[in-house]
Amino acid sequence: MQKWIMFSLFIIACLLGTGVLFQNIAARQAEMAHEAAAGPTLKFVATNYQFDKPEYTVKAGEKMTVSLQNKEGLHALEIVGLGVKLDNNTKSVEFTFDKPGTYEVHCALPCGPGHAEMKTKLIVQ
Ligand SMILES: [Cu+2]
Repeated sequence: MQKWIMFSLFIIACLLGTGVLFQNIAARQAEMAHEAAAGPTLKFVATNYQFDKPEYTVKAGEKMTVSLQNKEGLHALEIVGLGVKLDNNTKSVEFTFDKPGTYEVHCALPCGPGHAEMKTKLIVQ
């Protein structure tokens, strides 16, 4: 008798687990569809204490969604000279990069021992 209860609980747990998994996948797909619909995006993913790429490249004259994802730690981002600033309150902005050039991008929030070196480059072509 008790075996059956345990077995039933196990099955229920499995079903719940599977349900949560599919829900996550559905949510991620919806997010990806949303990003695709929003046009070109420039996404910075921040961890302690670096951005996910040593340099990012965009085309001049194209309206883009610029976004920051704090994957680890709490960081803010500034594209020097363009006035683009992102943080956990403002995670994305629409921006058109008009002037070709190389811009410094750095963390704009004291985030820890690696803060001063938390830099990357944006190349506008
Ligand atoms: Cu920082």
